[in-house]
Amino acid sequence: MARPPFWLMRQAGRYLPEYRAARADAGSFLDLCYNPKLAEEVTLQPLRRYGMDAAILFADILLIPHALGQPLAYREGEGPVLDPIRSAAELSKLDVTRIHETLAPVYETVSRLSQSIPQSCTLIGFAGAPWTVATYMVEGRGSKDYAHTKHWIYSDPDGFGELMEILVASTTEYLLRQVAAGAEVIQIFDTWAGVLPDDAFRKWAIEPTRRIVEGLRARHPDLPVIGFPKGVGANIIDYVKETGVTAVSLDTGTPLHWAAQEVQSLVPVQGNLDPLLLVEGGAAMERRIAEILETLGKRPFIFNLGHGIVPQTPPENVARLAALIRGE
Ligand code: 1CP
Repeated sequence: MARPPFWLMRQAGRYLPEYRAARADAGSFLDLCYNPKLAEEVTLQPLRRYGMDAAILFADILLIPHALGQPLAYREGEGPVLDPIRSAAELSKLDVTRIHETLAPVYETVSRLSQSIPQSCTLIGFAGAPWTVATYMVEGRGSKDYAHTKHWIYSDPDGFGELMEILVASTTEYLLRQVAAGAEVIQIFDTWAGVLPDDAFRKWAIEPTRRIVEGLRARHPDLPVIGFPKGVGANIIDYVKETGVTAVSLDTGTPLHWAAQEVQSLVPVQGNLDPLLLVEGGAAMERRIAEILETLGKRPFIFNLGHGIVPQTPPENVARLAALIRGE
């Protein structure tokens, strides 16, 4: 069996000492994202250690709200914090005119990476899906229940739709510019898609993503797009059929045999090792990697995690994973 390609969500990050050093050099996390040299450097760090088959641009899904003028800070131990926008009337606080000027350093990072990554390596650009980005814009931080965002979609869907229009347009343009700068594949992260009931999932997760994919394909008919609708269970099938993504990333909870039959029969899949098994390492991790390879490795497959690497991950476990995937 040929080995599958592999990369890991959040493969750059705090579990690597060289990342922590670069972040300290940059000052803040946002300064790091907007510093093409340092962002290039931290994108390359995991490749040097582990030789992944893909590099993912170092940036964050919340650069779009930031570039729209929404105040954003990343606080130690707390994650991102934004000044929340909770009604259509407040949308006037957003400024769509300067967004790509603000994001210009990100395009420069992509362009540098397209020159500096190893030839065998694929450069992945990304953005958050409008729904997931909107949850941060409306809640003002990560959330457990998305109460403010849900209140808005249920009480004033047209007003919330205006926010989604802004996000669909700016995200499509953001991704087109990443492709113009050299991104070869795009991943769209819909991390919080799984909190929506299925009619709302269709309206606020599938439909905006479908429009982004359509906008990308209008200019680049063959562009590969990977979707990551986390936590959506069996709705992943409608997501795949209706968004037009090329491949889909499976979260950790997706049953392997079900995915092989019902999802991988439609599109190539990516996933889905539990990031906490990567923390655990040893026999438990190795057993699960073998199961994943056995079940999904017979058809088009990209080995990855079911969600991002967590900061307490021992780097040596990532090295072991890389060796196992290569059959070493
Ligand atoms: O250095 C630090 O302390 C900041 C930690 C960090 C990092 C390394 C954040 C803050 N973002 C990132 C980089 C990042 N974020 C990448 C870079 C490329 C890579 O994967 O190596 C990517 C693709 C993201 C995407 C992202 N940001 C998502 C979607 C994927 C996912 O993990 O679900 C989400 C939801 C965010 C928001 C965000 N940014 C940072 C944090 C801590 C969070 C999550 C907050 C929360 O859980 O609500």
